[in-house]
Amino acid sequence: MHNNKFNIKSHINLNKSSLNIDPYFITGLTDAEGSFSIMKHKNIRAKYDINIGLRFKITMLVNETELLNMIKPFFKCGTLTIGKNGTINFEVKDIYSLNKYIIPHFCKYPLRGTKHLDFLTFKEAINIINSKKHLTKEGINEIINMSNTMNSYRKLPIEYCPIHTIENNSEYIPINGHYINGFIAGDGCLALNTKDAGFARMSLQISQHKNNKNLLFSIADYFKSSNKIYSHDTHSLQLTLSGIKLWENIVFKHFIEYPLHGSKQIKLNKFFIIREIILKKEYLIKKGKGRIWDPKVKLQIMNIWFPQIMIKYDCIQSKDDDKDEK
Ligand SMILES: [Ca+2]
Repeated sequence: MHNNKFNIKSHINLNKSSLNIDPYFITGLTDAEGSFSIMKHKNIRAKYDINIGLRFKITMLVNETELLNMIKPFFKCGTLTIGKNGTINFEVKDIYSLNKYIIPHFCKYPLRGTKHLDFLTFKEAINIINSKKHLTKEGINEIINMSNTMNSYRKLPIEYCPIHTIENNSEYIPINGHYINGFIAGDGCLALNTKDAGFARMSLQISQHKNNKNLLFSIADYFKSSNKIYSHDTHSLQLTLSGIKLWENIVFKHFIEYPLHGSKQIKLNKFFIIREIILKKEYLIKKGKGRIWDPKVKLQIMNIWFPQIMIKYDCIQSKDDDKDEK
């Protein structure tokens, strides 16, 4: 880990080039937002009335276009396409690129979540295609059967975990800080509390389907926070990392060592700037016998977090005055 002191600028100016993306970041992002699919298209002119295709895809909101643009040169293949509901896709569909770039990447830097199983099935399917067996009725049926057990069709054992995610196993691969950041770039949520109670409290939340419980616990363990996972609803779990102590002792140190990419990096940079303000301890002013947030500092933080709506000092002051009258 680096020294606590660091230069905010150097953190903000992290080069946008794909050369800076760690392979494990890509794997983490794929576990969060990627998919491996077998596509079947009816085609009456095809020998068996069906065309089979394979597709690796990462889908994100359009505000992550810059991030997906970095992935293309990383994999040396693929295309960006506009998806549904304000999304953008990075897609690889040609068998040559899947064989040459995608499959070797995920063999070398394996996925840790349930998506790993979809990758293994995908790899079997591509082997059938490579051996030209898909040109036979038998091969086609085999691929179709595989596709019917993938992704949302897959019936998962309750406590599924791939062998490389089990500690003390000979094939165990420890979870990596870059992987975690890729996962956060996809499924993480960085939030700042701007309400009066707990003002400026920073949090990182990750929600996952219960099927991915082991992965969420691995991430929580990494941040020494396995006691911070709660049931979100009947199907999902949520990990919440919040509080200045946890951020100072663990979370900020993690992000100093491992870069984040994408739109969440901008939010993280704001956290780092707000952190500097909080650490100076000038945010508290005397009020009667106690101390309260200095409204000017509060305003400064609000304007860092919401630069698009510059909030005026008067607003905050009159809000605080209202409270005093109660
Ligand atoms: Ca996801």
